[in-house]
Amino acid sequence: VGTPVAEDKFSFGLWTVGWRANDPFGEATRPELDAVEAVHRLAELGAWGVTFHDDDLIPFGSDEGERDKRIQRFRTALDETGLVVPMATTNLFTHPVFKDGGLTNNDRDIRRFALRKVMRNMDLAAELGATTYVLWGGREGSETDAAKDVRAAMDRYREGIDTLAQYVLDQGYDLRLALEPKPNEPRGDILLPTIGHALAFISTLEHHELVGVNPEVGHEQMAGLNFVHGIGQALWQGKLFHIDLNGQHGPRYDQDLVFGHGDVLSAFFLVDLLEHGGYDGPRHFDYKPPRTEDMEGVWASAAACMRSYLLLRERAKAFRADPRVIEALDASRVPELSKPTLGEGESPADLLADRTAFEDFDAEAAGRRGYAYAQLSQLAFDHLVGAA
Ligand code: 3MF
Ligand code: MG
Ligand code: MG
Ligand code: MG
Repeated sequence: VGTPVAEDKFSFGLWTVGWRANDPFGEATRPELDAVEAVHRLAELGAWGVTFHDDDLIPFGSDEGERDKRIQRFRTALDETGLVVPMATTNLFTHPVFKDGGLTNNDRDIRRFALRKVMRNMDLAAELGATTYVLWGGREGSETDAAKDVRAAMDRYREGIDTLAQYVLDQGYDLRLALEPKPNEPRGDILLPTIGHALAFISTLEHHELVGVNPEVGHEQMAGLNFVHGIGQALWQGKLFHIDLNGQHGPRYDQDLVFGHGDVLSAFFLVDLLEHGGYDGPRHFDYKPPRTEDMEGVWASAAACMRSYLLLRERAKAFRADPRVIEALDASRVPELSKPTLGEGESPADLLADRTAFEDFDAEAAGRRGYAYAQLSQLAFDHLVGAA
């Protein structure tokens, strides 16, 4: 595969390559990375976009002058490189004020402060041309069930998101909101822990049409869930507004590995689905360059995320085009699932009258039929490892 191009729509969070690798057990192993340098280096590697939390760009508590200066420098870097800002987000998790959450904090004044912090960065997001605004509620949760009335918290979560969606409409911004589910870490338990919880919550919102999801590979896998199925349902509901790509080895702490460097078979089917399932949004990497890496390793890991995607895309394309695969899909009756179960205009009464559906149906013979998934699955594996 070649080097990435703008059409690939690869984007990175400033907080990814900029992570200084401080973890709960160790201090930073890398120097601070200037946002301007990050923009230039990402552009050189072939990235198309850059995303940020308000505090990545403008340290919490900066005065207006400092804020303007930093935004101006960032804008200049964008102009010089042609990098776009497809998405922005708010940090409602680092400062101690948010230790019990932002939109669902038990303290009402903190909830009001959190809303204002989001609105302020929404203004900047719109100004920089972003069309997606991500909300990850990393501190919305608890360590003890005594601390949080979940029903009240959901009321406040809904009130918060409804207020922000109303703000977008009032301002006439071309922004859609995307909620990012995560089961735990940093809180013991986080509200809206999975794609499914988030989708159910969104259906209760006043402006549900403006709100979708930003699922992250590792977050669903931390919950032991099948990410490809989650993305399939989000796409089916028209709610896949954005995506966080990375790698994870099953249920354990949030690893944020290079994309493809976790469950590689799942990554293959994910890319296959994104490429052939009607998603045309950003391919956004939310990963962490391993703590062992110096700055050279940081850029190598960013390049690796994009290369993994391109390799998997190439393999998925070859998989779909392989006549043996098309034959195997037929043998497994995969296309038949797209055929409605009832005939056109068929009513339940018609189904009842169809003796072939029940009275004359040979369940024993149907139960003996194999699905040939073993052959199909191995063909996918062969393509994935380049042996097809
Ligand atoms: C944490 C995350 C977050 C979100 C970000 C919104 C710090 O596990 O994934 O990254 O992605 O806040 O985009
Ligand atoms: Mg994450
Ligand atoms: Mg993660
Ligand atoms: Mg994320």
